[in-house]
Amino acid sequence: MKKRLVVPVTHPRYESLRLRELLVEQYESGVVAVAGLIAHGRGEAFDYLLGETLIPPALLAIKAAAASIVLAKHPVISVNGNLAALAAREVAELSSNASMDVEVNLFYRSSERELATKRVLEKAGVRKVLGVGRDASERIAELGSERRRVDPRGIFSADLVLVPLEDGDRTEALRRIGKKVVAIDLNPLSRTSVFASISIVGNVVKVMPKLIEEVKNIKQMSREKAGDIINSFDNKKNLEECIRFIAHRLEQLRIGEASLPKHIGEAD
Ligand code: PTJ
Repeated sequence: MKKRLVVPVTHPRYESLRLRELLVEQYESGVVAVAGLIAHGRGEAFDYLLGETLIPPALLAIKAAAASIVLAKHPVISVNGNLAALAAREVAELSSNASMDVEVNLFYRSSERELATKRVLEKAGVRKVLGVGRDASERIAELGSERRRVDPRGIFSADLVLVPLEDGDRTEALRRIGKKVVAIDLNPLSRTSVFASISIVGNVVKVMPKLIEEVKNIKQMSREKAGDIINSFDNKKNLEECIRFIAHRLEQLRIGEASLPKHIGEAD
């Protein structure tokens, strides 16, 4: 692998640049698809609009997602290249805390990428990785892309699928065949966000640790209380709140009532 430029920790955009480097590294090692780099750039733009934080509607959606995961019979985390690059350790931690199966499911599927993604997950502590090679022996008929190939022990028989950083087609197809879909997507306007049962509008890097924390909290509650959290959550209304948040933040910035981050205007 080529030696990359090291980003100085003193750089005002250190965290953002660190993540970018991580994706490039994992692109070079065959985990991230070239389109994954484009997807990341689009994500960064939305993250700027959100102020690079977990906004209140995202926190609400994370709580509802955690309750749904804890109450699900067979919840599965679907992993693509970007998620493996950005949050493999959190995938392992969520899987063991919430008894979730982990399945590799790639849009740009190749056996090399499947194996590379599996290796990253195993190195991070995931004990069993589903969906690789012949294990993806079932088909989701409603879907045209390579994502239709799924593991009978995983996504195929799941009642809930967590789909971080997704393309909209599969979310729609999974909903059509009766599965609950929890999406993590920085874009509140994406088809994934619109079609998911619960849409968490935020960066996977921040969402995953918070989701693990909430799963731990919900596990201490009664099933009834967890059910109440799910029933009081309205995804459409919550997405409207995300858009309202962005519109309000932009207006506050325009009239100078919110301060622009120091780095705006600097090249990063
Ligand atoms: O690894 P593969 O082959 O399965 O391919 C993965 C990608 C991401 C390339 C594939 O699923 C794809 O093409 O996705 P899209 O249609 O580009 O959608 C990705 C969505 O994720 C966009 O709405 C981005 O804004 C969003 N996004 C990007 N980075 C993040 C993110 N959402 C949350 N956290 C991020 N870090």
